[in-house]
Amino acid sequence: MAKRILVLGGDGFCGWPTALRLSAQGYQVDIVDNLSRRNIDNELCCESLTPIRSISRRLQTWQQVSGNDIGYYHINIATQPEALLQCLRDIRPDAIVHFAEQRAAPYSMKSSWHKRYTVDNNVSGSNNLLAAVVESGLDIHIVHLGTMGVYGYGRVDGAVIPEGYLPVQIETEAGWQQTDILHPADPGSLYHTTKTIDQLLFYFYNKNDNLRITDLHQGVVWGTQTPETARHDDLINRFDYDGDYGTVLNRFLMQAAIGHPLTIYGSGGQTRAFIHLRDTVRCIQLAIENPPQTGARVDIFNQVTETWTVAELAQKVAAIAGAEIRHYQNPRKEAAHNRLEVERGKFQQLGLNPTTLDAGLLEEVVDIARRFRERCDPARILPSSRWTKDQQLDSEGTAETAPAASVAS
Ligand code: NAD
Ligand code: USQ
Repeated sequence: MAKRILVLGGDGFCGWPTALRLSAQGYQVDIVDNLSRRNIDNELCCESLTPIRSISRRLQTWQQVSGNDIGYYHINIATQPEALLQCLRDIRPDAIVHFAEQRAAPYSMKSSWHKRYTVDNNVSGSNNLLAAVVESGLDIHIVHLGTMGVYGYGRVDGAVIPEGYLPVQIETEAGWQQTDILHPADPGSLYHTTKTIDQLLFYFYNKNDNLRITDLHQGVVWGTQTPETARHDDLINRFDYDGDYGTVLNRFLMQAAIGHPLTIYGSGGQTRAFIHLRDTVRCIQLAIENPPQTGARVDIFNQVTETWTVAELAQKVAAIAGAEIRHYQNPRKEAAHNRLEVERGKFQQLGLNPTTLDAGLLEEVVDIARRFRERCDPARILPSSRWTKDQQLDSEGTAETAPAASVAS
């Protein structure tokens, strides 16, 4: 069984609670993070709604409350491949969880610089990791956080999205042959495109070097705390609400808490897959504990628990917290409506018992959004990034297109 785990991107929204969970469960955990996400906060002039502490304070407090040490390495995995290799040789991890990528779709579309940064950071980081594992000669299981967005939304309406591989029949001289291919990629942003390139890198290193790899195609994560991050205020997790990094449900929760209209982009008919942060960390532990055998193909899981349209989410938040719902011009280039049927049996078979939106929303509204609403800068709420040059945004960053609809609490 894996004992020593290296968490790349362990200071981030998903990585920090994962590192704590694994440490609490008896694993020896080390974190690699170059703190680029904290620097991007400075660039965007926006902070996490929750007051996150420095990485050193976080680790010191975790040592005090749990008695467990977590090691920390300040390495940029995209630009310091030698330091990453040395870290693997020093630590000799059994498994590596790879979160260390630029993960916001709007940030990846902000400008030509942001496009280049996202592709360089994410693709080089993943390639450097794979090459370092080969070079180290160690038998390390890599668990990567991918995204549901690699499949695209609604190219074939009504088709169920499989867990990574699509069975196809190919006509040959000898007749029809059955095979599995990676599901065709249909990314909706430069960020999502980097995840589709990651998939091909994993495919190649698995085939060529027999690397053991699990790729988790995760939906939009909501929620903030896990039992471990809730153990002390110094351990509190990040909560992004701004137009670049805030994801839709967390944004709606915060908007309701400060009395801002809920910002539906376009029709609200976009269907997306969701998962609570508590289930994210459980899934990652399950993935570590169930590695693929040497020689097996890349193991792909759909890490999602529910699907909803954006309009349905807004209605749920408005019903709980009382909020006006407003439709804004969509700054993205995406289908106005799509259906989304996703296979998700593999984690269920491993025993995942999910936190549903209906059970967890109120806790988020009260414990996080209302508690920290004074820290919100309303000027950071509307989107400032757009997908194409011909999408005009007004001086506030967006333009209202549809009449407002209010829902009373
Ligand atoms: P995050 O930005 O909060 O965390 C990423 C961490 O990686 C940050 O702490 C950052 O400083 C670090 N990092 C980035 N580039 C690095 C580099 N070159 N070297 C070292 N460290 C680097 O993001 P998150 O929300 O925690 O997402 C983690 C992963 O999960 C991402 O790969 C993302 O694509 C995936 N994911 C996230 C969500 C979501 O809703 N948050 C959903 C699906 C998939
Ligand atoms: N949306 C709104 N209003 C908002 C914010 C978003 O209507 O205020 C809409 C978007 O237009 C989109 C949907 O909500 O249709 C989801 O947007 P999002 O920002 O919550 O999620 P997304 O950009 O897809 O990215 C997030 C994470 C990313 C992860 C992805 C999983 O930032 O790291 O990969 O979710 S998935 O969407 O399943 O690919």
